[in-house]
Amino acid sequence: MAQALSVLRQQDPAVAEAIANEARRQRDWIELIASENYVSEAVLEAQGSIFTNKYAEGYPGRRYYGGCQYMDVVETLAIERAKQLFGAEFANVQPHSGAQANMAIYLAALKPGDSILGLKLDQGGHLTHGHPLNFSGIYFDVHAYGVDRETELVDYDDLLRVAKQVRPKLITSGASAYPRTIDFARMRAIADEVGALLWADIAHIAGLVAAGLHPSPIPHAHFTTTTTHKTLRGPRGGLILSSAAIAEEYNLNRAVFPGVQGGPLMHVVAAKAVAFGEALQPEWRAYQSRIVDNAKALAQGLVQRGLRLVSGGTDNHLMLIDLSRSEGIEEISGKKAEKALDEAGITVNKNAIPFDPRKPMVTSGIRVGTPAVTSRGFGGVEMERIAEWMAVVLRDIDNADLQAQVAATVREFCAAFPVPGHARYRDEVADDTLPTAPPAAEPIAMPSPT
Ligand code: DSN
Repeated sequence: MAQALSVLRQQDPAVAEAIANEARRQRDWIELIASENYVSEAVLEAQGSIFTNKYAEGYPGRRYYGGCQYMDVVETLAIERAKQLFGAEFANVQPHSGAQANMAIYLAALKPGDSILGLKLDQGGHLTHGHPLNFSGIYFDVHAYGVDRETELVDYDDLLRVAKQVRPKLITSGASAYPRTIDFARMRAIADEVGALLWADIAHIAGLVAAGLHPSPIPHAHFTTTTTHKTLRGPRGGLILSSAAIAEEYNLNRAVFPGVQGGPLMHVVAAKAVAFGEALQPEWRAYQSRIVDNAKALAQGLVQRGLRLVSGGTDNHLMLIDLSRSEGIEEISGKKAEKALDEAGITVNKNAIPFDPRKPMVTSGIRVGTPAVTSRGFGGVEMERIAEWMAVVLRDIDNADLQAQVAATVREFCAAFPVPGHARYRDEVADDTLPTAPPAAEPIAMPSPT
């Protein structure tokens, strides 16, 4: 196996060492950030390829540059595989990210000032669904629906009531921090009742949707967008799906290019083609099932140890832990819990819980998910151990010695589960040096990272 950093170490040791340290961190920490995953060697090879050298503005067969014949090959592969994977008639694989896929939908479907209706951001919604600091909140008239205070499930009756009042042009379904099944059929019925378009942002659950483990929005939503790197386990990027008729009526290709982007990142498009090819293999569906099984096992382990989960559990790959009402845990913030768990070798992110009184940089909850640990080969037994380590650390939040002990145990435990895609780094990071964390930067005023 070639050494991944041999040239870089000579030319730019500072960057090489940062990459090596990140490889060590990925190896030695348990990754529970619900939106992260580990891509395969093949995806890494495609993304790190000489495709990065090429401009290919336009679409297969209609480019603004010469020499695009091989760009056409991979983009067509990516499009056809994405269509097959999701059972969609149309796919655009060029969005650089989920946010840019979403921006293209706004451009295609709306005019500035039009009203939109999305899930409240502190109840699971995403920045691009109308946050005041995001373009969506700046250019559109934003209204929101929420979850029921008791059940913490999306309140579809409230959604219908608000939709009748507001008469939005576009209703958004989808979330960054919602642990339960989304009823796309019901949302379409509501959209039809008020004459709105329905857009499904399935960034988190795309893998489960493709594997048939979560109802698909494709038959219901006018537009579907997703990222390609979460449960889908591809390169960092975005994707748009729809029917052929909607793609034509709203000219979705034009909305992406030249609407919101210039040249596509063709090395990423190549990596998307590879990832979609992997997702079409039978074993990939089994991987998605294990993600859900692991999430249920982790949820059960946490609940048994007194931790309160928003809505009581999970139907998908993620759960939200409410640190303000968990047994045996003094009330702590998500920020403090994130830091303590990181010291103990477990990476999570602080996250607002529904009706959270704390600010997005502090929060009363943490979000955890199982896509990455499942890629690493963890199963039910490992989920039980993770639940125990988390509970122990959270119950004794200021105990730095305990955190260090757990980190050492976690590191030893992780050694038995090689990280996918890391084979080429293995020798380069084989020394025992743990990455030294850079000094924490002063946070700038920003909304929630979701
Ligand atoms: N930032 C992503 C997440 O963590 O869920 C959403 O875009």
